[in-house]
Amino acid sequence: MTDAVSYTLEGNLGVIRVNNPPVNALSHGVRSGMAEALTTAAEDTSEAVVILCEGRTFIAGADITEFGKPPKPPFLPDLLAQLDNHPKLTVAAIHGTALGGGFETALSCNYRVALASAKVGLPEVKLGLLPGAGGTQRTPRLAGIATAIDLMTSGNPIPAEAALQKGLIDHVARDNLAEEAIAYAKQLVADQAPKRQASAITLTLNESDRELISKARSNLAKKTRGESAPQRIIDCIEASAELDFDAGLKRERELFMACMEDPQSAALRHMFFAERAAAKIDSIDTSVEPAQVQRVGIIGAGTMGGGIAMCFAQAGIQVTLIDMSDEAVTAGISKIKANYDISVKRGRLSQDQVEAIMSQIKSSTHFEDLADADMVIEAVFENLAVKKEVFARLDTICKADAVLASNTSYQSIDDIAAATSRPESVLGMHFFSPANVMKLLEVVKGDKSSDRVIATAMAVGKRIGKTSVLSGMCYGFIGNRMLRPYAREAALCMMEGASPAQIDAAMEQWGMAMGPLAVGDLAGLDIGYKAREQLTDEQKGDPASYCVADRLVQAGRLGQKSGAGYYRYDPETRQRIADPDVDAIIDSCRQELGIAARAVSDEEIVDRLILALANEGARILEEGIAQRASDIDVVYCYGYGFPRHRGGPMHYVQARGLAWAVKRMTEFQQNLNQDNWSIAPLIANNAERGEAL
Ligand code: T1G
Repeated sequence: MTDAVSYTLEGNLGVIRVNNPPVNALSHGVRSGMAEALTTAAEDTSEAVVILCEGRTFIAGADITEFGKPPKPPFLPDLLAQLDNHPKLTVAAIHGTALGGGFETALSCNYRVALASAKVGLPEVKLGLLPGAGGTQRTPRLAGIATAIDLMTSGNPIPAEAALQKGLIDHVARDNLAEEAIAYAKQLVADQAPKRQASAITLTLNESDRELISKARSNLAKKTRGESAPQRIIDCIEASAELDFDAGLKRERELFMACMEDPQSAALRHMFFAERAAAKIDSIDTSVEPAQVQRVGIIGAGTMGGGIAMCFAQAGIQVTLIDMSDEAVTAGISKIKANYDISVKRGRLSQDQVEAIMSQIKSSTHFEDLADADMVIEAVFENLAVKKEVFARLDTICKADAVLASNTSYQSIDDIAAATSRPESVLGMHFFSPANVMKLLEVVKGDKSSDRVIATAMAVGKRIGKTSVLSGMCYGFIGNRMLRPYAREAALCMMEGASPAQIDAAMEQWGMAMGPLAVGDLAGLDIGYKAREQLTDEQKGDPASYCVADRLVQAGRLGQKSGAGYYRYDPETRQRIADPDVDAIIDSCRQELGIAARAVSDEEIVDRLILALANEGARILEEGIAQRASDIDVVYCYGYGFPRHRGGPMHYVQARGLAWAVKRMTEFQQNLNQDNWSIAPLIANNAERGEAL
């Protein structure tokens, strides 16, 4: 056996125990140990074999850290073939989350026992893969086409009871899994139970199955636009009914390898580790304990404050929502209630759940009610003077160890902290609208923010279901700072000849959730307009980058909120409609600035906007504002609708090649604008040295 796998003969049972923390991933050591154990069990006096795992979970999948490295035998499909054809009865004992190759291992056993609290799933699609060890062939045979489609294309696990109903497991254990699984195996032997093999089941597709498959294909073409793994999963499911098991396995292998070699899988695997890395703060010793947060105060009952209140209340944290007047507070509470009414209508929450959540939210117009808050988050008007006044008041009211956070998008955390006598307790917690929906939380550390306060904000972010990313202090932090050159290039492409519709379509076809101009309409063009009013002409930059936006706001076209911006919007469907009046405004700006329209290709649009992001991201890295390139990728995939299957701006540009980036940006320097396209030294230098960012 290996360190990760032990085998013992216990009476008439052979027991294989896997122990490979933290999640019993199917590393080379686990695969080798299991193969040896199965060989031993085949030859000894055991009448059945039970596979158990130590630690917190059954096998949670192939070892993703081994991907991209030369594979070492025994390969998982071969191990599972050995298991499938084993001469003894085989029983998997599942606890925690049996996922991916872990669940495929269980499916290759004759019987499966799961603890009631366990979940099973095939999440490979979230890594741009498909179950590559027989899962696509065994699942339809055991549970039917519909379950196979749902399980493999959603990638979401299902609880043991549901798996039992669907025929994916055979018995739910209530208390001691090992004891109950061993007793279950002994009973199978006593009953001379048959060696049931999923691989021996013949599956035929009926008409409704065929309809399900074609419906799944068209739904996935929309829902996972541009992603290849979901369609390949459907191909495998079709093969499970059209081919015999061995031919189906072969087809699965071909399509699995196609996924493994697809840049989309490299991107999604990058994101898997990037999300986890973002939670780690290199500069803070892991011994620093985050403070316990049970009571939170939120100042500002507007859209952001209300959304933030929902995040905390849903996590079971008491919220005191403060605003200046009873009307404002009442309006804020009713907006929260309206949001939850929609969730109840859509079946996402029950009425009882909503009542329990709402009971966590108190409202008040008195700051004094925040005296015992563990954390206070300010979400008032985006004006530094107003924020400083709020923090000065909090300084006199809040308890000494309270964390004082601002939800500001741009203001200096250091200036805000200076309004208090406790700058070490102050930092930024930048939520993204709608705060109760968007996963990203930028935790912005000020010069004086203490390690405990930073660790507390990061931990609270995770607790309320956010993906927290640490940012240093600069104008716009990580995400919004990168958004400026991105928006600049979108505006310049428009001035140079591309219509709003072409720009947005090009970016959405490439994978962005929403094109940049449509995003402007959604957020409100007046926000940028008001921010520009506070800048000098020099600070505003090239007038071509904001001429049209200014004209639209001056014409009362603020975006969706006013029914028109870069587009008109259907009042019923909110569908965006290209508007010739906007083309006229663009033309007049071109004339005023002496710009002759030209054809701008979709490829140029995409390259300019994405390289603008990555180039600014590289500067953010150079300045130490972001801890690592992958943190920037997490910010863009979780806060700005960047497609996860392209891995974020920094991963994407490296996957294309930094040399390509330098070449392309040099072309833009020569043909477009020297200043806008000065290449970040980190990209230029690493391209030369062939190093990653
Ligand atoms: N391989 C290697 N490391 C893994 C891993 C895996 N499969 N899963 C988790 N880890 C590490 C993770 O990086 C972190 O490390 C630690 O374990 C705790 O993870 C052939 C090809 C199991 C639900 O996709 O969904 O099988 O940061 O922080 O929140 O068809 O991890 O501590 O150093 O996420 O309690 C399919 C992926 C693989 C499951 C636990 N399986 N993992 O969540 O802890 S492909 C998956 C998860 C496959 C076959 C195919 C979650 C979890 P560190 P964590 P958690």
